[in-house]
Amino acid sequence: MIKPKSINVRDEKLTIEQWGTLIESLHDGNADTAIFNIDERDHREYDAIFLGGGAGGRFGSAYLRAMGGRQLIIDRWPFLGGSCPHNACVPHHVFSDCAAELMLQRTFGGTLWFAPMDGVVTSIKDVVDLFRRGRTGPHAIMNYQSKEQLDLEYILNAPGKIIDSHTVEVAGRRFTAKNLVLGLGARPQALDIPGSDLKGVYSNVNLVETLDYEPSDTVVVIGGSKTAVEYGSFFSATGRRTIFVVRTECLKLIRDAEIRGYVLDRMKEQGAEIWERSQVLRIEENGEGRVKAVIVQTPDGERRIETNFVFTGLGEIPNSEMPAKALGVKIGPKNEIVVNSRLQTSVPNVYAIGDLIGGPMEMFKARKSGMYAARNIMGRESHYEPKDFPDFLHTHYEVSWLGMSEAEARAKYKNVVIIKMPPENPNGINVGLPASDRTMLYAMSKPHMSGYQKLVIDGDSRRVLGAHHVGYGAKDAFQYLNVLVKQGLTVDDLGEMDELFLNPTHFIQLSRLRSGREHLVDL
Ligand code: COM
Repeated sequence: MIKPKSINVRDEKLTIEQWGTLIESLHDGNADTAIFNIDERDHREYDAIFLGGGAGGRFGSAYLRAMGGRQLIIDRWPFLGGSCPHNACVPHHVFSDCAAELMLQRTFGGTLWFAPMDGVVTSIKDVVDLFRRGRTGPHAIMNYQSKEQLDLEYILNAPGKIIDSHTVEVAGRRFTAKNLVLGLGARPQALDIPGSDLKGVYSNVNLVETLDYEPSDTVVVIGGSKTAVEYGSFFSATGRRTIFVVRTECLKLIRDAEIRGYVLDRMKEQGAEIWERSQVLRIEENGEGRVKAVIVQTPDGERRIETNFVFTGLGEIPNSEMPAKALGVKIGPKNEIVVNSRLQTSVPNVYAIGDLIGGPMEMFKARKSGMYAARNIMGRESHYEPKDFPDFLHTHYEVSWLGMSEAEARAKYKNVVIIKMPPENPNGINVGLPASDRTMLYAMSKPHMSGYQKLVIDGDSRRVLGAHHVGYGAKDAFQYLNVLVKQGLTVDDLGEMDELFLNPTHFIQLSRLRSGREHLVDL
């Protein structure tokens, strides 16, 4: 076997900047140079090898190390953190930030200090390039923090090969551990129609790696769930005609019908065309291997869209093939590795975490499943099943929700009370409230764009059943609010809290206005 090249950084104290330079040099072509950060003086057996250094592997490793265990991360990329800083959450937030900024700019263009935006189409490629240059910073911090602050051992820029349930081969060496923790992530579901391999068909993964031209003024987004809508809202905000082709209905994941309606109305107001119950039949080529047009079957017949840019957001498939083949671990119907609530696979000393075990494919689950696997490995029995989690997505807005929708609550409770803003009024939503950070200009001059919020309460027990918000900033609040709701938060507890005015959720002051009443009524 030819021994691959390697760099040993164990005894070096690389700065974040030096890490950045090293990562960039490796990512630019030295794919065969492994980075070794192994403590050769520690002769203890590893408690766990984490195969995959994304959020699950990194947080699981940090937790296991903090508990006194010995761990090793192996990852094919030259940085830790996985897809999050590379092609998933971080770019998504960059694009969503741009969408929000552009919506403000377009709404107020030609007034105040905003330049006119009529007919202006801004660059998609410039933002992709900006992200590609900027992501090295987060990459470098992951490696620095993991080595210098968390004292983790890792081998990067080298794919690991599973030999058996205790052994992994990487960069020409074999490492053994008491346990394996699989955190190999997921990949975008591929489009399976004629033309889907043409240049110009993107997912979140190849968009940030390979976009090298400016997309046409019309673009097509296939899918109606989180990823499709988040990226598509950015394309739409650049001023492009953006057509969402959705097999069923767009944004079904937003639980509350009224909130979903508000979000879809605002997307359409920004120019998005949402073609529901439609599907792409084929993609036409321009004669040079590039996309020229998309043919869509709609309820009204076949339609042809001239474009050189198609974005697919069709969900993710867990990367379970290699461990299934090497270890025979049990696989579920969606290609996910089946685990119990201890995160154990069908092979008892092999654990699986993160996107590899299926939905919800969210950051919190990746990190928490790593942490729970670590606890179990270190002998602290811990059970984790993600449920009742708060959730969010971006359009041009931030949309956050937790607990029950109004309809779900009404199906279960007979005395449901709703607190919402804007209030029910004869003029619909054209009220300058809610008003809070990032929506003040809208509240003053385009009131119907200032957001929407709803608190769902059981009027008998006075407990909060659900909370829903469109605007900016509630995502922060909801990650804490969800814990309190699960603990039995009441409208009276909310009315006792100290609000930092003007806040993005407003539920505290609205609850205080109502909570003096013995018999709650809507507000
Ligand atoms: C975040 C990556 S971008 S990780 O979860 O901190 O590893």
